[in-house]
Amino acid sequence: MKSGYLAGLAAVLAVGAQAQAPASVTRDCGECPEMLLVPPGEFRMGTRPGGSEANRATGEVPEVLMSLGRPFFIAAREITVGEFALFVEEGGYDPPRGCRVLSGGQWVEDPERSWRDPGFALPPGPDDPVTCIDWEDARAYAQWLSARSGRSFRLPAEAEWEYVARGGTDFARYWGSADTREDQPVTLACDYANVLDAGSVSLTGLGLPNSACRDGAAEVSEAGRYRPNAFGAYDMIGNVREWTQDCFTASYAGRPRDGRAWTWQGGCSLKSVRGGSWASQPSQARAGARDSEPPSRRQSDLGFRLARDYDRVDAPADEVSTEPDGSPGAVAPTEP
Ligand SMILES: [Ca+2]
Repeated sequence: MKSGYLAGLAAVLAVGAQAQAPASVTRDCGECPEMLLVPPGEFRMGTRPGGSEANRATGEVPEVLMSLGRPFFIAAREITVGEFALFVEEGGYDPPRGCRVLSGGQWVEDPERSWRDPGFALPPGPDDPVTCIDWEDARAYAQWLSARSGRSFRLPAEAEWEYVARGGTDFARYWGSADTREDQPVTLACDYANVLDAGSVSLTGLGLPNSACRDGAAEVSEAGRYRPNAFGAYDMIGNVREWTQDCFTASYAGRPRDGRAWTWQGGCSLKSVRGGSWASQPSQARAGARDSEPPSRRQSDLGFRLARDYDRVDAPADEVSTEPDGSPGAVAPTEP
């Protein structure tokens, strides 16, 4: 049985990126981020020859059909400095200093920089995404918030991330096909994302191609400042790159097809990082683009957002099974 809401949302998303879904927003505690309910569905993860994403790179192939059989929640926005500061204040956890920052067009390790002071022209505000956070820092935040709220927060699986980032489209970028081809200037980006734009090239010193528009931000921008995609998610592309649960792989061959994270015992030397950032050229600011970092990386364009499973406590009363063969309160299965 599928709830009427989820069926309706899935139908709206099927129309494409132009449709604005009536986002269902949940906040699990006063300090918790707004979470979007994402319906189950299928999508093609990765890119293919002749497809819309011209700057395909290692790791994006082969394109695989993913089937996410259950709804899940993902944060509408990247975790902010203000949200992380509460964790540090009350959680007794504080990442050490030391962060890679952009200096003179080069990424350099600065032992004095930290999430409090990532070396931007202006100190980050409470509503800016937190940066200089490594994978364990992000996981520690999720664990603290889980204990505080009674919900099981975690990083998004990479497949969940790409499903949300595509926003029901197969475009390179969720805002539409006009900015799909890499051989054409990307001009719509600045309505939807904080990327390396025409106005930020001189300040960053990055001698890279830029989006041929001005987004008004040379470094991080307030989370949720630009337009959301059809899922109601902000900054899936741009602002800060985002940690995922998954280990980075050179190929999608063999990966789980049900949306689970692809990890293995003993950990991995590289984690998948997604979405591009304020410092990303157009080829890296795509739904399908992948990046990788060691879990210990702290960098001033790298942050995260949270996800969590759809639990039985989230099910409306009409979805709760009372059948003798089902445990009381079990969530009825949902259809892809
Ligand atoms: Ca920018």
